[in-house]
Amino acid sequence: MSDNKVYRASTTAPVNIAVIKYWGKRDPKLNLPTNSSLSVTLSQSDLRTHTTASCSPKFTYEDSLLLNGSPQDVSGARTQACFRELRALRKKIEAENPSIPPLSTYPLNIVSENNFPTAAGLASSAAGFAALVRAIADLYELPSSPTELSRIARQGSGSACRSLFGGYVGWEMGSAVDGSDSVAYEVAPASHWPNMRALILVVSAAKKGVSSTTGMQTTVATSALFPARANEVVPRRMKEMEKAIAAKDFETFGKVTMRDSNGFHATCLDTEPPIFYMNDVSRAAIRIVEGINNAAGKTIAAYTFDAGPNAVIYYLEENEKAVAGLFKAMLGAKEGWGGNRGVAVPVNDE
Ligand code: 2P0
Repeated sequence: MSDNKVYRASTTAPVNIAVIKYWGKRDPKLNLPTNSSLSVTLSQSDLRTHTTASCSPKFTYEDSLLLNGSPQDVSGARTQACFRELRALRKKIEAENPSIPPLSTYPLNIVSENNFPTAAGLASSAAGFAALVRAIADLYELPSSPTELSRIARQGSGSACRSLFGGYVGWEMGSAVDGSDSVAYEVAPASHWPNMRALILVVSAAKKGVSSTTGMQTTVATSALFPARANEVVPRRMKEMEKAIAAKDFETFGKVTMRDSNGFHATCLDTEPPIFYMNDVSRAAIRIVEGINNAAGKTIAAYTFDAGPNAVIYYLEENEKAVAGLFKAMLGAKEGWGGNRGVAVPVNDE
């Protein structure tokens, strides 16, 4: 009797926003970074990817991926690396248990949906690859820990390795040439510092001009500021940040977050040709945060910017009015899709 079943598993993975940025690869094929990084995972009720992975011997097509209803190319090296690694782990189990169905030989069908507008211009590859890897791992019933899955998700997109954990998450750059020690780890669970909030200001929904992959390669190759950032500045900040999180010291958390964002964008500007991710609205958001902190007499808000103009402002719940309230009033921002830890506020759709 032939097996005509469809095997299926679903999962979700959250978006993460780095406070110590990943920027630079020492191995572009394995996505091995030139420095460790640290991020905060946002609430899944606000920003997450939902993914269903299925496989069946009756699927006649090749491996396929549908993202928000649109077919995606799965032939790229990154997606292929994830499929290959997960299939290899499943094959091992099948070899040890000849009675279980050979799922590793069946075509995979992946269906992914983001619960935030793709047009919002927010990095979605982190949640996307984290969800894809975990959905297939669940489908294959792999006994993998988040750390092991992070090693695979990293090969899909570097920052994706950090979305396998909630709360405060580090990505250890590692030193092994095969990438075996370049994995994510939990710095602290969300419950350790639960009043942390992130206000997301969507400055532009446009697709970024220079992709992260291309941008960071050019920075590594040309920026004179880059070696000091990777070798001295970031290692020091990783320690400061981990200490600040352990002590729930928002002043240090905020100051280091802002310095690291500015330092990362300085290396972008120092790249040949220069890369500009922030725009005038981004810089206005920085000024507003400076104003909020000056008025408070201490750091109660911290901005950070990734490879695009959108701002993420970290603050503590008790300062909701002084930070998020002021932003909404000043920028006339409307609440996008609400929630507690991740709040999306469209500001200005250029
Ligand atoms: C980060 N970014 O740490 C940094 C800050 C953007 C700026 O990780 O080439 O999409 O897929 O490994 O993960 C964006 O880079 O790059 C990123 P790939 P990825 O969040």
